Amino acid sequence: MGESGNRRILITGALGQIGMELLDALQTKFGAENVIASDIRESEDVDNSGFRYEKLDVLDSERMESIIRDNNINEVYHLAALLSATGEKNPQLCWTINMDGLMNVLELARKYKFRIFAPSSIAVFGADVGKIAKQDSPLNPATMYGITKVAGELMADYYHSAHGVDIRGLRYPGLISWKVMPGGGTTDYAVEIFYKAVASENYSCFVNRQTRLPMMYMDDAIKATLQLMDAPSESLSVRGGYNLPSLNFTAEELYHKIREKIPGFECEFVPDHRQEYADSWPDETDGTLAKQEWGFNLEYDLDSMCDVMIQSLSK
Ligand code: NAD
Ligand code: AKB
Repeated sequence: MGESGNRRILITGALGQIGMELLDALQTKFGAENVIASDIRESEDVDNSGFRYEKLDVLDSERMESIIRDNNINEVYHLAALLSATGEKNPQLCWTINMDGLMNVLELARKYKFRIFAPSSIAVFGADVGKIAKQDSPLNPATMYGITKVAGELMADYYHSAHGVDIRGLRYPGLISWKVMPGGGTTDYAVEIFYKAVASENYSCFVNRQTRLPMMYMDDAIKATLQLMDAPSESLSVRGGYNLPSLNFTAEELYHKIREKIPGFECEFVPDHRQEYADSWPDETDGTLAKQEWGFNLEYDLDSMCDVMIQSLSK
């Protein structure tokens, strides 16, 4: 058994970039027998020997309810969503999955009194914010994905204040990781570039060389998630989404850093429609409140993140 005997956890969207890493971390911390992974996809393409898996579409509220009720779930990590680039291809579907899925989790939390982690994103910000996004900067997103994240933050505040639901969220920056490919976001270039570099292939980057966005290595994001969920409820002044401190580098700076470690790697910059979404987001985020209220600090910088990405992908 893990360190907290009474946690009974369900993860939605568990086969995604964050889900597969959070699943490992939660199993280690609380015991595999206390964690159920779910996703709309079949789990055949992953090694699921260590955890229980349920196929679950988050729009199917009845099935979600039976999994939660029958397994005495008292904590849901709600990761199922469409991200920015996929969301802009089908904005209506993005709204439906991101909002109706969240609403289903919130309504069940009202009934069964479980805690929720529901991530937000730097996509809540729009071009009016400028270079550094503060916790209370205006939220005027330019993408449907960002709109769903702002609405999700408001729903979190509402269900917390009106119904006492213990929901917590983080405004994750672009997450860089090597276990699972990212699932259709604008920040995906910062992961794809490593795959190409390690495979000794050239990379065609879909944002321009000056594009600077808030980023973070996955281990820091998982650490932030666990730390936030461990924080005493009364210490939290934010429910929808805490800003996090983030790395920030341009696409060209990332390329040069990788080239220091893999000489000869070539990258060209050929911006596509995703440039517009990237341009609407800030360069960096101010995570002071997350430090003050629950003690979060980054461990990885650009250099150590590049080292671990290259070493891990080279295996
Ligand atoms: P992902 O695309 O890698 O994974 C999402 C998962 O949700 C996929 O496995 C997909 O199959 C599943 N899914 C889609 N529709 C579903 C449905 N109807 N029912 C059940 N499952 C469904 O995304 P991710 O990067 O792991 O993101 C998880 C959460 O974190 C999302 O809310 C996302 O907005 C947020 N986030 C991610 C990042 C990042 O850089 N990865 C940054 C900011 C916020
Ligand atoms: C995306 O690019 O859509 C995500 C995010 C920052 O929310 N990685």
